[in-house]
Amino acid sequence: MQINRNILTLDEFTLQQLREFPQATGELSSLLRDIGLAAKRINVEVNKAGLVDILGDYGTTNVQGEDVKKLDIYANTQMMGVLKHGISCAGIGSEELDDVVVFDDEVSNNSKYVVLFDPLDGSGNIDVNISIGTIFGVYRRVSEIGKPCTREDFLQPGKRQVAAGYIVYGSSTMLVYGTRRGVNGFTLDPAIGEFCLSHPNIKCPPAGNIYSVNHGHFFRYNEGVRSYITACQQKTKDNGGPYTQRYIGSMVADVHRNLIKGGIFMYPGTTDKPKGKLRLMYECNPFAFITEVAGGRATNGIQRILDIQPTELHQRSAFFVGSKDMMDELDTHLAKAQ
Ligand code: AHM
Repeated sequence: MQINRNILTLDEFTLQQLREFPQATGELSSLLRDIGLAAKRINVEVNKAGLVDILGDYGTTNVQGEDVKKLDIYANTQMMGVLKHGISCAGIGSEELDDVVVFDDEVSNNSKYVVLFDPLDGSGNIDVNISIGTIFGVYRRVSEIGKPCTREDFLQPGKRQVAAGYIVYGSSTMLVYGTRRGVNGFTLDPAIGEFCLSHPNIKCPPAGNIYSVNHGHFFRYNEGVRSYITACQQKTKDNGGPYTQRYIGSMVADVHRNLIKGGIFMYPGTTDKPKGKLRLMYECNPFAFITEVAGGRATNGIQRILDIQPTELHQRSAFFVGSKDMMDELDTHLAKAQ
């Protein structure tokens, strides 16, 4: 078999980036490679999800009498494991856990990053074979290196992320991550078990024609959001349309598609849940960071997501993210309705 040397694996790519910065310690590269490893392990289990009838339902005992772990718990364990055993992470926060986990060993205490993640977003879609994902944000800790990390390291605004990314377990499995230098996408090549650079330097098209929102909540959105959705429906070819509505209910898949093709994703607050459903730290901040680096925008309808100072780990936020021109038009509708 001939090896195509034009293809860069995730490991090769992160090392190549590192070579451009001789002063870099390689900790971030190493951390991203650790997450790539967890993603591969999670991917194997996600691909088996359709076999639950044969292998046993998650959270139950299978026909061989073995306990079958719930997939989101499995994903959480894998993410935690690679980060704990790696050399770059002082502690983690996870959507699955009530509180942060401080690793507190000599190597971890000397590591400069903490990671916040949602191990398996959209997990309600697993049993119907719809794409799901893992989302993560990486922060440089503010506490003293050499000591255990602290809560303050995690409660930082999203603009302090040094990297963020997601894995989408879909028709193919992709890992996309961004640093301030750009956003790059890697597709898992099952033949060699490696993520290979497939989408270099991703840019979010400034104009798009896809809007993604849960229409079922329409009458519980505020006037500005309803006005914008109505404008999306009324687009014609004379004013940048027509638009198409796409919402699969799995954020990683919805935002990934819009990032590549151009579009807007909205999870607004509703009359009964003014802050919506999504979690600022695990879902909104990483996507806001990636989208901004790719040229798009992200807000909670009032302010830039990345400027929000979090007060608690699991806080929720309304979320609007996507192509710049569409976000600008949304703002006009929100402002008019004030
Ligand atoms: P989860 O944390 O239970 O997985 O929920 C998060 C998911 C997102 O991926 C998706 O965008 C949203 O929930 C869909 O919610 P809804 O069904 O209310 O539109």
